[in-house]
Amino acid sequence: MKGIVVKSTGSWITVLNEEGRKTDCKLKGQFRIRGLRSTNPVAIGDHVIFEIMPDKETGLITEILERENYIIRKATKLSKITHILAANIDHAYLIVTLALPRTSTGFIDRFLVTATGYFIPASLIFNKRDLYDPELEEQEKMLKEIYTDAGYPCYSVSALRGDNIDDLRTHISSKVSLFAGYSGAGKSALIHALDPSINPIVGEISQVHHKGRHTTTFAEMYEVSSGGFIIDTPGIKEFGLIDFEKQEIPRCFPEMDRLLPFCQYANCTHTHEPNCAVKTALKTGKVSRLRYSSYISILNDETER
Ligand SMILES: Nc1nc2c(ncn2[C@@H]2O[C@H](COP(=O)(O)OP(=O)(O)OP(=O)(O)O)[C@@H](O)[C@H]2O)c(=O)[nH]1
Ligand SMILES: [Mg+2]
Ligand SMILES: [Zn+2]
Repeated sequence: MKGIVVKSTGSWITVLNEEGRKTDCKLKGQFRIRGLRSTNPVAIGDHVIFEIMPDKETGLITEILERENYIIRKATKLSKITHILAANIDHAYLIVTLALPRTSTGFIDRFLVTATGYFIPASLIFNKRDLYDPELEEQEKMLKEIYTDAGYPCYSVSALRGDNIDDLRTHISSKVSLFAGYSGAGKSALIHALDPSINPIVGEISQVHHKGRHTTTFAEMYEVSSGGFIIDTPGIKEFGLIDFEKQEIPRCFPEMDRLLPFCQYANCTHTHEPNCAVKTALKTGKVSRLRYSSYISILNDETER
C-alpha cells in the first residue's frame, strides 16, 4: 500500500493511506542502518510503501519513495547532526513575530536561504499583530516591504483575534505547507485558527524568559478541512545551513541574484569586487542593509567551515 508519513515519534511512524486511514508503522530494519546521516531516516511528508502486519493493526514500511524535495537544517551552526524538517513540501511558511518571542532577521534569512537553496517557495507569516503598538506596526511594515521586494510574500495575521486568517486559508488550500519558526511564535495556534477542528496543543510563553516552552515535540501533518495539508513542527532556535557551497549563497538572495548580470564579474560575491551592482543598490537603498548584513554573516560562516 502507498501512503504519506504524517507523524513520527521515534518508535512509531503514522502513515496516511489514499483512503484517509492512518496506520502506525515500524520501519524495516535496513533503513536505519543505511548511511543517512540524519536524526530521522523517515521524514514527515515522505511517500512510502507499507504492508499491514499479521496483527491487522500495525504496518511495516518497506520502501521510502524518492523525495521531490526536502528541507533540512543543523541544530546549530557547528553541529554535525542534521534534521530533515519535512519532505515533499509545496510551500514553506516561517511563522515570525515582532512581539514575544521576537524573531531575529538573521534567523529569518537563514531559513529563507535554505528554502531557496532547496527550491521550495517560501513566505513569512507575521503573527500576533493584536499585540503590536504603533512602533511595532511601523517595524512590521518596513520588514514586509523588504521581504516582499526580495521575493517572499508576507502575511500579517493574528491567530488569537483571527485577523487575515481567511486570506491565509485560501493560500494554503490544495498545497502541502510547512509551518516552521521559534517556539512560541504561534504555529500550532495558527493551525487551530485556520481549522478549528484541528487541536494541536498550544503552549504558553514563559513569563521569565519570554520564550515558548517547546510545546510541539513531534512534527505532524494535518489535513485542513477547507483544503490542503499543514505540517506543524517543533520550535527551533537556530537554523544551521547544510550542504551549501560558498558560491551558492549569493544565488539564494533573490534580490541580489537579480542584479548579478549588472555586476562586472559573473562570479561577483558582492563584497570586494569593483563595479558591483549590489553594492550600488545598497547605497540607493534598493537592497536592504539588513539583508546584506545577513548575507555577509552567512558568507563568513560558510568560509569558516
Ligand atoms: N496575543 C497573541 N498570542 C498568540 C497568538 N498566536 C499564538 N499566541 C500565543 O502564543 C503562545 C504560543 O503558541 P503556540 O501555538 O503553542 O506556539 P508554537 O509556535 O506552536 O510553539 P512550539 O510548539 O513550542 O514550537 C500561546 O500562548 C498562544 O496563545 C496571537 O496571534 N496573538
Ligand atoms: Mg506548537
Ligand atoms: Zn556584485
